[in-house]
Amino acid sequence: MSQPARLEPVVNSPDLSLRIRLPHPAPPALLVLLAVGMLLAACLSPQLEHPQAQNPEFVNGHLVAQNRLLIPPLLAPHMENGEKVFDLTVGPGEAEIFPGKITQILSYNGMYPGPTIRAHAGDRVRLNITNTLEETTTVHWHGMELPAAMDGGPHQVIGPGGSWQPYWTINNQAATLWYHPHTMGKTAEQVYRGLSGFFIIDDENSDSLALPREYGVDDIPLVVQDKLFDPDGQFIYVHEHRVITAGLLGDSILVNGTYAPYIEAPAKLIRLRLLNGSAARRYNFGFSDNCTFHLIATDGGLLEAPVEQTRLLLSPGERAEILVDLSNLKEPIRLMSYVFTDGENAVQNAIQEQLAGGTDEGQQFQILELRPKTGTFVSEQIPKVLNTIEHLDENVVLKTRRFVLEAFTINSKMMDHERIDEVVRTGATEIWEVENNSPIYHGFHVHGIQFWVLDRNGMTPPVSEQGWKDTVTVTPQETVRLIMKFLEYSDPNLPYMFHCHNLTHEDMGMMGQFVVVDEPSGQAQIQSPPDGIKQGDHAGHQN
Ligand SMILES: [Cu+2]
Repeated sequence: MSQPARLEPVVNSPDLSLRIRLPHPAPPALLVLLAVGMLLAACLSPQLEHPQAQNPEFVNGHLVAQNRLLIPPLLAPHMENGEKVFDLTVGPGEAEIFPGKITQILSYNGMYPGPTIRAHAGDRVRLNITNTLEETTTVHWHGMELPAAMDGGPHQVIGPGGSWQPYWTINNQAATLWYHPHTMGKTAEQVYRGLSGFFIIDDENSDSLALPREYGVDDIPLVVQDKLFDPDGQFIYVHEHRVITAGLLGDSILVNGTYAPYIEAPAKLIRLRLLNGSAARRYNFGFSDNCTFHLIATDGGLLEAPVEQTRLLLSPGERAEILVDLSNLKEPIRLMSYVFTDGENAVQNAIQEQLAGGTDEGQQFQILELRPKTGTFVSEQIPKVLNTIEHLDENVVLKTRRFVLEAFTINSKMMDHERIDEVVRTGATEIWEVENNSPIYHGFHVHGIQFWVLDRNGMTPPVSEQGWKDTVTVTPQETVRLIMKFLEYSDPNLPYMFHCHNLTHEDMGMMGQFVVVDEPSGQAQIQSPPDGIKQGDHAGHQN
């Protein structure tokens, strides 16, 4: 088991005096008064936009970037019967996030974040997973197209001391995916305590493109996660889900598990693979010099062409690959997260700010300092064409399904292990209409498939969303229509999940199950794991 990398000494420590903003549950009458008051205030002042947008809170403005960014090592596979076999141990671990303080973590192979798994389209892969924790976990391959039995959702539990060997053939195109636990009711906490890692896919197209591709040098994975620390440098995980409607928000940002990070990058075009690995916080990424960057990939693969941006909003679970040109940079710049507004709904935002104990929209953070290395570097020319995408045809849609998100249900239902919510036919093209009928944002994630965003409230989505996706933000009162084509992974007994990817909400039951079958006529039967825990070897269906 490898040891966590030691960090360079930190001069500045976070403000370890507790700054949790746990709202005290207010008496109902007070809530009503507050809501009425804010409605009145909003009506009387039409210029009121977003209370914090006008007065943004620069949460970590004092921070001096001091620690070299940790790059998760690539996990080397061994070949066995034509398969790439990766060994992954889930277990307790330690990290020195602050000098002289050992933070207790949950780890993959002793590390936080876990090692990066990398495979090529067409590869047969097998994951040899052992759980040495004293609690149950699962390992979910977020964004991966694979049989339900290999998905690592709440049904593929790995008990304490147990193991699991899922295997499949890589069907995805080149993309930045990730892996993390999906344990019933424990996903947010297990991810928060350190369980997450990248799963990068390459394919012939991405191999042929002149894009920055030197892992950790000019092609840099960045998992961004917010944390709360106690004075001893331990993670504080707040369990009181039901009073924190926004979900757990931390005031310290870690990038690849590094606090106050910097990276020395070649002064040329570089590629950042951004992953929002937080439980609930969204990040509105941009750079301190306000430079434009090029978005080249969404969750599930490369866009058809690069898109110029100055800001990019990612909600939990979403990924993006961007190109940033550091060629003429003399001074460091910072990757930032800026304030944003959650749609145009000022009144609801204001109420949410008050009742949810603060939210993410009004908070600004510095995320990572990029220091240009001196030297002579040759930049790649940004390709004009990145990918050929076969668009799904709305005219062959077999079925449209509707999902209404409320706090904290989907179609008025909470997750039930024993209930199949939707039965889908293999090969079917469907439209999933996702409506947010609640005053707070939700992220919608579908397992085992990549989809396309057709429209948001009837409008074409921004170009930054015109690519393969598996997770989307749905803001209050918004309806997002997704089009997707189901693959040939039939399994009447084991479901895939659809859920809110605000992990706090997911754990509160904001999740449902669907099966993909050849013949949707029969009643789907759920195979529940015996007493919720499956130990020892478990392999599912042949791919
Ligand atoms: Cu949600």
